Parts: sequence; C-alpha cells; structure tokens
Amino acid sequence: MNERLTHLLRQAVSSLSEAGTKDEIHAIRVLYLGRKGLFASFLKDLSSLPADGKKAAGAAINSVKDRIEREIEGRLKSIEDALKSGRLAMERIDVTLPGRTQPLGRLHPVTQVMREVSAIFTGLGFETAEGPEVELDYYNFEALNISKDHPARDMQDTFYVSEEVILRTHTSPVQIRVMEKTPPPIRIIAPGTVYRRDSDITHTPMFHQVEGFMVDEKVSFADLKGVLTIFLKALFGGSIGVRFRPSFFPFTEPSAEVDIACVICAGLGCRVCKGSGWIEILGCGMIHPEVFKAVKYDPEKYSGFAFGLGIERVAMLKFGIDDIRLFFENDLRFLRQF
Ligand code: 2NM
Repeated sequence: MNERLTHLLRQAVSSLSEAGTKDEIHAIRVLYLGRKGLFASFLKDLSSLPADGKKAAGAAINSVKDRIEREIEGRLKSIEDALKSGRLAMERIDVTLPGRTQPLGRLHPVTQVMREVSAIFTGLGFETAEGPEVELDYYNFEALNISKDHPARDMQDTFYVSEEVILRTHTSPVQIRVMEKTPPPIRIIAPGTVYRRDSDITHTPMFHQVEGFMVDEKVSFADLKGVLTIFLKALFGGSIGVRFRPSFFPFTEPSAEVDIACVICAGLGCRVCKGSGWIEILGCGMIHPEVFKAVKYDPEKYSGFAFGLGIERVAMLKFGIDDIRLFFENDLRFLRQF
C-alpha cells in the first residue's frame, strides 16, 4: 500500500512538472483527486483492511492526497505568476521615450496682415463691421454711385448670381449698410472676402480687402491724409515714403491713390515698382454726395473720407512674395514660412 502511494505521488509530481497550462493541471487534479480518481480507488481498498490497519492507511492516504493538493496549488500559482509577469512585460511603458509632438499651426499670412491692419485702425478709434458676401446689386453698385453703364459693372469683373444678386466685388456695401442704420459721427472698417472675375500672378477670383470710412461734421481731405499716412507708417515702418496722386472713383470726389516708396528697392527702381520707385497701395477719397444721399446723410452738414486696400497685395509686399496664387495653394512648405 505504501509503495503504491509513493509511486502515485512521484507520478503526480512528475506529470505536474510537465503540465504547462491551468487546463492540464485541472485534468491532473481530476485524474488523482476526482470522485472517480486514483485516490478514490485507494479509499475503496481501505474497507477491505482490518480495523487496526485502517487508521494508519487512511492517514497515509490523506497525507499523500494533501501533498498532491499542495503540489497542484503551487504549480497553479507559478503558472499564474508567469502569466502575470508576461502581461506586465507586454504593458511595460518606457517613460524615458520622447513625447509625440503635436504639429503646431499658425495664422495664414493673409489673416496675419488683415489682423495687423485692423489693429492699427482700431487703435485710431475705428470699429469693425461685417456684411454678406452674396450681395444685392443695389448695395454693391447702385448706392455707391456706380451707374448702370460703369465699366466696373461689366460681366467681365462681377460674378452674377442673378440679375439683382452678385458676389460682392468690394466691401463698400458693408459701409452702406452701416451708414443706413447709424447716424454720424462714425468711424468703421470693413475687412472681408471679395470676388472678381480675374486671374493672373497678381489677381485671384477671391481676395481680401479692408475698406474704411469716417463721417462727421467738417471731416476734411487733411484728415484723410493724416489718418492714412499714420496707418501706412504703422504698417510699413515710420521712415516709409508716402505720396498721394489724384485719381477717380465713382463713390468719392475728389479721389486719390496712395503710393509708398518701393519696399523692394527703396525707391531706386526695380521689377516690382516697374522702375518708378513707387508702389500703389490704396485708393481713397472724400465720400461722394450721391453716396450720402443714398444713405440719407445730409451732404450739406456732413463730410467724410473713405479708403480701400487689398490685403494680399500688402502681404506680398511685406513678405516679398511674387505670385498671389501661392496664398491659396495650401502648400505647408510655403505657409510655414510666415
Ligand atoms: C476705395 C477707394 C475709395 C470706399 C468708399 C466707401 C463708401 F462706402 F464709404 F462710400 N467705402 N470704401 C472707397 C473709396 C474704397 O477702395 C479702393
């Protein structure tokens, strides 16, 4: 009996040491300790023993049973430990690895210049206004004294939605809308997107403008010159040369165009300024009495100046860019430079 028990123990320990999974160990437990297992047959044999031998044999069987039970528990624990350390190794985090950097965006150069221009006028007491990009013919042309046969109304320049509805060709309609509902004194700038049927290295069908105006009693051309000179010196530097030339717009009288000394060649003459030493930068003038009549301002009581400039053009000069189309290609190699 004892020999058989010892043999059984050795067998159990040996097969346990070969078992690699919990399932295999479970099978071993069933084989030895199960209800129909090998120990059960030992216990059956017990009944045929004489009474005095029963006690000792029972104790021996139980001791081996306990031993196998402990071996099984020990083996299960070591498999559990191996699984756990495997999981921990898999989940290991190397805290010394460098972090993943989030690519950092920046403002589009057109947005940068638009904000810079707006900030200068805000500092001079101007407020900002916005209006629709899909605009009525009335606000874009009619109220601005642009007659039905004016060249700017040509199909060449304007995107038509219908007879009366267009894409705005400038932000002046915003100013008309503001004047309609706000009495003087008033100082407004209107930054925004505008549309014209034009496309080459200095024109895109969509571009950006900042226009502005100021109306009060006794606003003069000297105010216009003062404000716009201060603006251009804030934008291009205090030593930039500025000159006013007579010009024509239907919505201003008198009208002028403003040049700055060429930022590329400092006035010596180059390709950008076409050898003249000067670069046209904005249009301006004293608001036409017909415009005042359209918004029900009394032209006998009030006067005002207005101006407009293209943002892409300013950005090209400030950053030395020679093709306007680069702004709208969304090439990060270009955009990252500003
Ligand atoms: C320009 C040039 C001259 C202008 C006029 C007005 C308004 F609505 F007040 F009449 N807004 N902007 C104006 C005047 C715009 O852009 C080259």
